[in-house]
Amino acid sequence: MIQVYAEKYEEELRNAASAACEKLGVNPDDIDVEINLSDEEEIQTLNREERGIDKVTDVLSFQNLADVRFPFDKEDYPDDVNPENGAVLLGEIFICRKRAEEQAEEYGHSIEREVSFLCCHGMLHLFGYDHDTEEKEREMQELAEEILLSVGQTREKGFEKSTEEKTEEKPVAFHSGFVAVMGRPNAGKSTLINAVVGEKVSIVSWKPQTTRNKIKGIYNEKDCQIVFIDTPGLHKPKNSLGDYMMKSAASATEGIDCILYVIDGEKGYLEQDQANIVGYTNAGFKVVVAVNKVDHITKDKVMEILTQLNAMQHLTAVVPISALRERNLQPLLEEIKKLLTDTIKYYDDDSYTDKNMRFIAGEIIREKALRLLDKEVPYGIGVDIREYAYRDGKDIIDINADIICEKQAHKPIILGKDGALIKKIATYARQDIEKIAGSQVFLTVFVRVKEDWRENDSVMRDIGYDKKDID
Ligand SMILES: Nc1nc2c(ncn2[C@@H]2O[C@H](COP(=O)(O)OP(=O)(O)OP(=O)(O)O)[C@@H](O)[C@H]2O)c(=O)[nH]1
Ligand SMILES: [Mg+2]
Repeated sequence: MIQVYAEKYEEELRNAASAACEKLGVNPDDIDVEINLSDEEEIQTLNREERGIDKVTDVLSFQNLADVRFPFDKEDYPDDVNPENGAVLLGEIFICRKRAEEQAEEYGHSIEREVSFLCCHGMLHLFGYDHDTEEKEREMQELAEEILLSVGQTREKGFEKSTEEKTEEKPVAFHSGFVAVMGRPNAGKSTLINAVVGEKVSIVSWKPQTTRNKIKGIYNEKDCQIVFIDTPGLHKPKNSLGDYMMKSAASATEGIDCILYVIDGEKGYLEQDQANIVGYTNAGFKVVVAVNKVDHITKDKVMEILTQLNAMQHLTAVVPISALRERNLQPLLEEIKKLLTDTIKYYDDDSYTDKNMRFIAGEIIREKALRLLDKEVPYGIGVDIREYAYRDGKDIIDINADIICEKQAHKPIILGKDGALIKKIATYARQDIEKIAGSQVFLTVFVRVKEDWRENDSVMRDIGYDKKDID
């Protein structure tokens, strides 16, 4: 049963939800779904409490079924059936009315189309569709368009401008795309993404191999959206974790528009950089090279690297930059914009990463540990967020985390004298997490030893290095 709670657009919401069911071959009577038209406050509270993002957004969907199979058959979900009506509990959708109105205005179509679109998008999520890759996003977008067409919500409907106005209107082409940011460890990839996005997407430290997962950083302009994918620095793996990191980096190139290869200008243009770049161009990728850290090297050194790169064939562009000082980033973006091939807005304007606050909190704790710990200890640590929860009815987040190390001898080093070092890690981490989450944070950090966890797939999976995500 489709239940709609809305003071306006009830018919459009119901029609869009029914049409989505029809398109997927699902009898609307076989499912239980609630669709709510909410105000900004309600959406923001839900977004904060359920996803850890303290911002208004256009649509939220809360999926009940972890794995939806088609053709849809009620019998497949015996544990999710509502005994009162025999329907399968599908989930809930919340649409922000104000945001829908603003977006309708921005895209130049009717509000009815916008709420129908958001409802459709939410329904597809509840049925297990996602947009975490370019291909899936396209499939989802096309399905939504077909569903909207079936209920008569075309893009043109709702245009109320005069013919005169229409002829004066200059359509601004929207461009978007995915860019994998690759390079050797410590080149400044994460610093660059943070600088471009204007938010802390990825942690940074002067120790190589800081980044361990693929992390998306989203850059928005009025007429363009670029999804940068941060990757672990390219190196020869020495353990299972290293292996995970390299597979993760390789998988970032799926469905991208170009590779942004970052060179550490201080180290120079190394043989390994050349081999990596040749590998990408030979595989048919468009490659833009950023020569980073030019703030820290002489002009002659910059010229030497640029000359070496000029001799390379098939490079699309080479741009000297300083990610740290945010120098020459606009020309770099202009080069990338020329290569974008899509017209879809993949993420809403408020999103700047694909990772949730729980993940970010773990990374921030790891960053502080990396920065405060010396020698070989930091490479063998991982962070397990055991609890991340809002305190009942309060704007306070309780976080319990374990720093995992792989040798008994490392534990006292991480704790420090009288626990001083772990206290420092926790204090610095708490301050950063509070700034990002916009809430008060109570953070407790313990140290646990898990011998050789970097070779142990199940510990790795528990703390966010799941091979399933990269195979
Ligand atoms: N002087 C200078 N330092 C920079 C610049 N960009 C990055 N760094 C420093 O280089 C170090 C490594 O930066 P990261 O952004 O963590 O490098 P990364 O390429 O992401 O490294 P991995 O995640 O280990 O692969 C940090 O200490 C940064 O502050 C720059 O433009 N100039
Ligand atoms: Mg990094």
